[in-house]
Amino acid sequence: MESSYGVTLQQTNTTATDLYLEELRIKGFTIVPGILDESLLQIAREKLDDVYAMQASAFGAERLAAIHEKDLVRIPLKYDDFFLHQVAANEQLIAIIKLVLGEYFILHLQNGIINRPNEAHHQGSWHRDLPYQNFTISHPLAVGALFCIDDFTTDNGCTQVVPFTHKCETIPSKEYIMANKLPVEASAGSVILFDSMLFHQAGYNSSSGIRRGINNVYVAPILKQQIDIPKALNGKYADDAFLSKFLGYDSAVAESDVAWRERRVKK
Ligand SMILES: O=C(O)CCC(=O)C(=O)O
Ligand SMILES: [Fe+2]
Repeated sequence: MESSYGVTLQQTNTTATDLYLEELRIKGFTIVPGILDESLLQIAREKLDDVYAMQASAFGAERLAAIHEKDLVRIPLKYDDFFLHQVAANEQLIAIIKLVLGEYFILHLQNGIINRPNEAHHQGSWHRDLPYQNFTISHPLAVGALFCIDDFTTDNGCTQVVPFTHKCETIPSKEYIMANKLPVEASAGSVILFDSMLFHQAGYNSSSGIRRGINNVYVAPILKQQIDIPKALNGKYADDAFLSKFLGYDSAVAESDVAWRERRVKK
């Protein structure tokens, strides 16, 4: 430990997770290594490609491209519960998310990203994952867990972030972004945890291999989901104590005052 002087108030950490949480809070992002092992990564790659092929053929690849949805896999857990059990609701990860958001949070979205060599990707535009929002908050409302399904390197277009911008109400200037952006390199199987207000983009893939990621955004249950997950799952997992909360069954908008009160009675 480096020496210091004049310090009367300093955070002390006892576990690796303490440091992840500290980085998330201060810089707006952190890397949690070793969440998926190589055998699960291999399955994830194949399954993500399969779900995308299915979505592209169902919706039409050209129509996807026309709405900037090319190589974006929406809610893969609807198509294969591998993406629920091993990814979105991954036990090791959920234990950390609880430390950030408390006991009650829901899944806001799950998006797979297939970043192909030498092709622009829509997520390559700078953004916040809570788009159009310009505010700061003393406690995070939303946190993203971006699973690195392949190694994330500068060469293959790893995520770029502008540290601390989750604390900026106004997005910094283009000059500031260019001068302060940072590539987040991480090995496959890691999860990049980031405050959803952090300004970020997918990098440009100038390697010869595909870079895949799966972003899961967890939010306080007062925020709505990007896609109605209970409807998408048609009642699946509604009887599971954790998953019914997590997937949004318990916090779905009540249909009426009576329905809202009936739900209360059942509690
Ligand atoms: O592909 C990446 O590295 C970032 C993806 C992203 O920004 C997103 O899914 O919201
Ligand atoms: Fe994003």
